[in-house]
Amino acid sequence: MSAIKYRPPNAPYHIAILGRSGVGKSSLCNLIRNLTSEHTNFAPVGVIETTGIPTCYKLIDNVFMWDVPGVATPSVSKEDYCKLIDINRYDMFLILSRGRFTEIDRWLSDIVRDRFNKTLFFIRTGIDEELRNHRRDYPTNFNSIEVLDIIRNNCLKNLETSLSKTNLSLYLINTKDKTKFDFSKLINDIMVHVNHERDNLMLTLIKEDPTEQIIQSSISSTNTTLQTAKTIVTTWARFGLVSYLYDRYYK
Ligand SMILES: Nc1nc2c(ncn2[C@@H]2O[C@H](COP(=O)(O)OP(=O)(O)OP(=O)(O)O)[C@@H](O)[C@H]2O)c(=O)[nH]1
Ligand SMILES: [Mg+2]
Repeated sequence: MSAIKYRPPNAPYHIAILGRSGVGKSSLCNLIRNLTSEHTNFAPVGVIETTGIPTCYKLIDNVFMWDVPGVATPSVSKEDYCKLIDINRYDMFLILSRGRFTEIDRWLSDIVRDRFNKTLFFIRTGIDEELRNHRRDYPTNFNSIEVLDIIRNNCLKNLETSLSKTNLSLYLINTKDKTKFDFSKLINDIMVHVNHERDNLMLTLIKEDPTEQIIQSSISSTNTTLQTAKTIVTTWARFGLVSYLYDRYYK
């Protein structure tokens, strides 16, 4: 089974921050919003599983960031995750990983690639710790550029199955310091991507069954199924039905 997601121009645009527990999803949310624990709207962070329910924060006008629970914990299994976070709600995905690349990182990346055919923003956090540890391990011949290259290449190698079908954007960051590593580029790329997608009508054919072929695209696609869907939706839209249904059930 597949589902068509219709996103009218100017509708709210939703960004999901996904990943295992403790990778720094809430920390990144706070860093992007310039908040510290002194602020009331600070997303709670912690040394144990912390975020319990998907929580929405306004980024800019009509653009929202969702800090969601971590996957693959005793309370949130892989099987329940997509439903728990309502994965079809999102227009863009940031996948966070920390430490060794895991099977969960690949699973999440594959969902974004296979089910949505979306650009993959893969973000490796905790780079400050990696460098600190490596310096302790090899104090005499430590070279930070080399360590960053090793991490980058390892992520690319592990994600290469995703590379063939989607754009991949890889960033190394420290969620405690926006001046370090790839953080500025990450923010810049997110805004370029959001500006490109936010104000356009988007049709996404979401693949629910992993055995089906990739069938997602935007309105500009020449895919026949999508073109048919586009025609139906455009016709509905003329009579105001889509916006009625959107207002009634989605808002
Ligand atoms: N040194 C360092 N610590 C980090 C980094 N990112 C997160 N942390 C720390 O890791 C811990 C977990 O961070 P959270 O932001 O709560 O992680 P989360 O992914 O939201 O975790 P859940 O809500 O349980 O899913 C906190 O103590 C953070 O301060 C990082 O880039 N560098
Ligand atoms: Mg959290």
